[in-house]
Amino acid sequence: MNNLAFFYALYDIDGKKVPPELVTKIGDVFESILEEDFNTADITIGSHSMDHGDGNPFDGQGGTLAHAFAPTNGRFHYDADENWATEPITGYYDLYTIALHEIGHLLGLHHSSVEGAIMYPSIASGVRKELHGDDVQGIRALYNL
Ligand SMILES: [Ca+2]
Ligand SMILES: [Zn+2]
Ligand SMILES: [Zn+2]
Repeated sequence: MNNLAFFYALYDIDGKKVPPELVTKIGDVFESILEEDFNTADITIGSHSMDHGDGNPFDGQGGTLAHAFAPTNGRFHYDADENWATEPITGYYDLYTIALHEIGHLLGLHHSSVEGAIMYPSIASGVRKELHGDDVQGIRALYNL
């Protein structure tokens, strides 16, 4: 994972394309830390419901929001049965915040006990978080940055 690159897969939630600006925004967060090359596909993002063929079926509304596979698999899925929004809105989960969390897992980060950290294991609806010092420190330690 020395030359970590992101793939800007356009995912769709309930048949609606998520605005590319959101995907760009996610990429920008990590670019500033990892200086990755954007020309190669390493991470793919999708939205799936219940059993979707990867051995980790989703559970409908509630429970699991998303999952990601450890390096170097690079797959990250949203549970399509949750309420998603591109903004932090009460009753909806923020696509951006959950993406940062799941991409953290893709990079090899484990959960953090720091409540403000992206890698804290749970999140409420309507909440947006950014990378916390604790997350950045974790990434730097993993990649010797
Ligand atoms: Ca669920
Ligand atoms: Zn999946
Ligand atoms: Zn997690």
